[in-house]
Amino acid sequence: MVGVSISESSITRAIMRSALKILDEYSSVDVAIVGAGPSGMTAAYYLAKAGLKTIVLERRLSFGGGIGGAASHLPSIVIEYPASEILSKDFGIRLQDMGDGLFTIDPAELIVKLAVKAMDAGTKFLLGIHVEDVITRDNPPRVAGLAVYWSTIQMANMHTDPFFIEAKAVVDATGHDAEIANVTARKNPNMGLKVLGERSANAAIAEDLVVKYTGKVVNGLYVTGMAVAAVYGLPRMGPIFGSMIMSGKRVAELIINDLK
Ligand code: 48F
Repeated sequence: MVGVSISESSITRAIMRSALKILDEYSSVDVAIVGAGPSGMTAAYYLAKAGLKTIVLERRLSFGGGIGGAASHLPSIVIEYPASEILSKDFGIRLQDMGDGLFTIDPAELIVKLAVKAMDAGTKFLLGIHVEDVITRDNPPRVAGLAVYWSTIQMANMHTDPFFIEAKAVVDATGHDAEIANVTARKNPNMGLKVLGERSANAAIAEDLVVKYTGKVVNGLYVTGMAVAAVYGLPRMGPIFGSMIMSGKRVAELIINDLK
């Protein structure tokens, strides 16, 4: 026996009232991050913690991006210093010291704790949302938000017009395909953005380069994580995740500084 009288229409009304309030409230944000992988969720945590109104838009119905698949679906994520310090101190993640400067983490713990910390800091996550395009402004040219619709509509390949989310800063955290940088470059040649495409593996240099090149690519648009490698033609690093965390933290610091 439940203690209240439930009707189908009352269930629907509860969903509609609450969901539409959320979509209304988040039609305009400080920062819109595309992708709930390791770099996007790390960035979200530091941005929300700094008091910025932050939303993460994720195409799948789950968090984590490439974390869950880890290395060939083996249940172990490798990271190195200084990401090890950050994950331990800021996210409370347990590390196992494997020697050679490498640590391992349980992928499920990494997914859950990045998501919980980002959420508790104030990030809003919307799952099942496909970001298909950016909003632009002229004089000077800049990215001013996103055009989005439900992933199910995209999967069904049905034509529909998107709805919009305005943002002071957009973060491409979409991983290897750098989807937001690509659509921005393709549709806005006036912005002069070139996406060079990721190179083959060279882990020793790739980890540092991704963090070094993290940041603004055109006004209003920033890249983090593997999207950085795609934009700048950097080598991939394979199944080591330290730079994803460092890149997420770095992009947050740059945006916090720019939006001040
Ligand atoms: O791929 P992903 O984990 O990106 P990341 O943060 O981390 C890369 C690592 O996982 C790994 C690696 C490092 O060693 O090589 O691959 O750079 O997460 C990207 C997320 O973005 C979502 C996608 O579903 C995934 O969860 N995504 C991609 N394109 C879109 C999107 C889009 N257009 N709209 C919404 N979500």
